[in-house]
Amino acid sequence: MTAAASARWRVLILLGSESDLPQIESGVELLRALAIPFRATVASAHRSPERVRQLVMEAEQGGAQVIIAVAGLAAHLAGAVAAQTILPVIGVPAAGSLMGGLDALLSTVQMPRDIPVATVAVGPTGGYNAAVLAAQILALSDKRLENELRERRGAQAQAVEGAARRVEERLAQHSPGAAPHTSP
Ligand code: C2R
Repeated sequence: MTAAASARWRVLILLGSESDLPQIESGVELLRALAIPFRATVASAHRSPERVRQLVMEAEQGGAQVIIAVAGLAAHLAGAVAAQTILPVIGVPAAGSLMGGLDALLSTVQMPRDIPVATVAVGPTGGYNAAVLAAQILALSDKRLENELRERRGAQAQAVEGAARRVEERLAQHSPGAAPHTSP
């Protein structure tokens, strides 16, 4: 793909391996739901460093605004990407290896000064939050997206209110003497 063609997408997602796909699937769904154009592909700093370099260059030249890198084990991908660009880089440590992904978490988060990687939670929760964070970065200059994210926050708060009511009612039934807490 040429740099010009890459201008269609605003987020580049790099997976260190095809086996990392489950880590980012929910994040990809969110980007779709928010109508954020993205490109997702596989590239490894260890196994295909030249491909990583090429993709980062295309992202920069094509106007992408955020790069998400997903990797497990000795997860150097996000750091290697961050070394080549001043675009914000979000690192998703893949779950499932040493101590559930602690190896990937530390490899991703412990970047030296001046080359940050915004590291999210290990595994699919991190993959989802990477998409949320990317959307929030894009929303700084995109009113439609900003409004959409604010609406989602409102819906989440309402869902918590509903959950609080259900839990309070259920627990009040189990202990008839206790007066249910009433929300303000
Ligand atoms: P395979 O399943 O392909 O053997 O990969 C991948 O992200 C994956 O989680 C096993 C794990 O190796 C990781 N990997 C990295 C990098 N490239 C692949 N951490 C990298 O460049 O950092």
